[in-house]
Amino acid sequence: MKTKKSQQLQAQIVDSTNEFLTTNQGVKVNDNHNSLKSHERGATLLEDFIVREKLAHFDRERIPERVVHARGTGVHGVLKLKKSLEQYTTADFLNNTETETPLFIRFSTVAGFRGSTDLARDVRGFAIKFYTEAGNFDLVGNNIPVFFIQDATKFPDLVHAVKPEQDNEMPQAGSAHDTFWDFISLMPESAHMIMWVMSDRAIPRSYRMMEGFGVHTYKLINAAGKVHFVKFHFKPKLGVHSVAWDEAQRISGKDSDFHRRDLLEAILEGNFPEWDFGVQIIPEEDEHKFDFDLLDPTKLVPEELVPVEIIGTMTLNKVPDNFFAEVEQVAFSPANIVSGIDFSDDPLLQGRLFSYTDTQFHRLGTSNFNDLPINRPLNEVHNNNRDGFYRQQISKGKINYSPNSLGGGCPFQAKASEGGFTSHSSEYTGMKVRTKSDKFFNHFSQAILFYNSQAEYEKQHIKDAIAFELSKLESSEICQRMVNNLTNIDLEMAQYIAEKVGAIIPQKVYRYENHAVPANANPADYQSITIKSSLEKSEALSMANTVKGSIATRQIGVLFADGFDEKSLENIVRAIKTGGGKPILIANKLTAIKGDKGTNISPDKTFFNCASVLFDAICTIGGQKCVENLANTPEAIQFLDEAFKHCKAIGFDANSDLLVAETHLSKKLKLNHIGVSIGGNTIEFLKYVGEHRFWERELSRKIPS
Ligand code: HDD
Repeated sequence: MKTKKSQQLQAQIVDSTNEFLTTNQGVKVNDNHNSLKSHERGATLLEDFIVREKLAHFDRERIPERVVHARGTGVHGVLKLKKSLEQYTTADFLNNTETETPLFIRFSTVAGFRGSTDLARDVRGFAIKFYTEAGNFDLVGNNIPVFFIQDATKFPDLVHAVKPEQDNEMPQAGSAHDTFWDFISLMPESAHMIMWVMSDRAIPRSYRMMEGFGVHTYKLINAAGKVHFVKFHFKPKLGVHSVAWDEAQRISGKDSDFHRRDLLEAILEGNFPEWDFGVQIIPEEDEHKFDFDLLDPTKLVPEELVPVEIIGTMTLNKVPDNFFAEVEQVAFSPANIVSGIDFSDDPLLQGRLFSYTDTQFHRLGTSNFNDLPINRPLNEVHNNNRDGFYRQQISKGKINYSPNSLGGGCPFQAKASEGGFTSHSSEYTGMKVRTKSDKFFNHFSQAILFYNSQAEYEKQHIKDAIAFELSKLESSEICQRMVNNLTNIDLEMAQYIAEKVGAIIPQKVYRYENHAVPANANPADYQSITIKSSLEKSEALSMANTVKGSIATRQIGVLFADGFDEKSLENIVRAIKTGGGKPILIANKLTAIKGDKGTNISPDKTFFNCASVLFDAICTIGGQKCVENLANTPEAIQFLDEAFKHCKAIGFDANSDLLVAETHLSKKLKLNHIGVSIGGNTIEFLKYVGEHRFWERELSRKIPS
């Protein structure tokens, strides 16, 4: 029962069918296996231009990896607009419901190197290049709606702190180390983001099950020149789901490509991932009506205050043909913007407008990186930019300057009415300063809002995640400082963590004014003001309220062994497929397994090449011999216990008491059956799978595995 590979994959295997091997000069190669030698046992000759070219090209295959977001993967897709934003913007791709805008999206982790694991606890990049008819618009966002810092000048410090430490390059793809928490403990503005990063949002089940956010406030400009502020949102149709932290760590060992494999497989199997595309729109005159500053990227606009209006669908439908040419060479920049949209004065966004283009010059080695196929806009580029490394365009004629009369003034400037980009003119008054507005010092109100909006099990996960991270610190001072900071969010949370990590348990909320500011910290950064959020809770912030009920694209491990009940296997596989799920047959070997009626079925996987953590749910097949065999297979028992530990749905076929009794989870079944179906009730089992996880059984029914 091998997974059916689509035609898309087949077409990718060879791209030069029936073509001769040539050098880069197009000369046909006669022998690609032997260097040219002076004689049979002689030295290789310098004359061998074929080998020289091959090796020299190979020597230059690697380019610098991205300084952040190095680990990632990308695919193609399309944005279909359902509702026009014409009253707010002149950007055609946002107001013409006839258009379908092609796009390329790259998902990534931030801290790890290019070869690191997908399941690190980290923010996920959610960067989209929209190839609009009016030029490229890049929305370089994340799966978290806020950021660690408020000003771009702190970005190199943040990144230095979180990347592996400079003396020993450890740890890889992890924030659980001294330099990160040292920085964070001295930057109270990071409090809100830290709550998100320590929540399960930072260990997604799949790229397909993450929200995407443009993070910054942007401006939309309409034909009358009126401004509306806007926040961009992407809501996954499959809901927002995560894995357990223990599971994430195990997946990193079992399949470090877990997320990229999941995305590519889904697309190749025709399960195109989809997101609702939405906007929060705020009239310019409402800019100051919130208890936070709209320009502060550490704040979100709660959906209770400004609802997200769904205006379209993003569908991902094609995998890249070549990873390097597309995923590695794609060059995003928040500065890539089209007419009808403009930047706000968010100081983080403003700094990004410089940084991205600058990094592409270095990373891709030329100012001509926009000539690369993946970066080219749909429309033709006409300007007087010339030359440079790896120029692809062959500019004809003599004219490379403006104004000119010899070229008839071409290329012409476009008026605003012809789609020419015009920055919205805003009035600036005041002194040049290096400071920020008062509301930027309101560091904790939304951290509190986020924490209070979580379900009990989500709060527990946050507490345990912070305790895990702080437990890895060598410096007890940093640990204590961080625990003290957390009292500003929730005293009980701080006390729980302190107890876990051996810090002094704080008895009251720690006030910043009494804090000794370390020598090189910015005293202003270190202040905070307390503005109570106008909301107690916001439903959209909790993953507990996400879409549930479907088993579509869920990977369900089906455990079976010799003597299995053929009818039962057929039924469960059919039911899973009917619901849109993916049954994966697992046995103790890859050789065909014999059923109770003599039919041979080949497993897809075996206990020794996969693990329970790679599946959304596990079920077992009956048949007296099969049950006995599984009960005698320690790996099968581990699969079941581990699935129970990670709060997954489990389904035992009829007459499987022998097998149930062998599991550790059977002891817990006396307490509660939640998420565990016994007796071959496929409907019940698949209903449990649709629930995704049963986190509520985590604390009371912990089992070793
Ligand atoms: Fe950034 C890459 C997202 C702040 C500087 N960033 C990068 C990528 C994403 C983000 C998704 C990967 C793009 C890709 O897949 O190629 N970055 C964000 C978000 C931010 C943010 C959502 C805050 C709201 N970034 C930020 C700041 C700076 C940078 C403040 C510098 C001033 N980011 C970079 C960079 C990268 C980058 C160094 C590395 C590779 C690249 O740009 O192309 O320039």
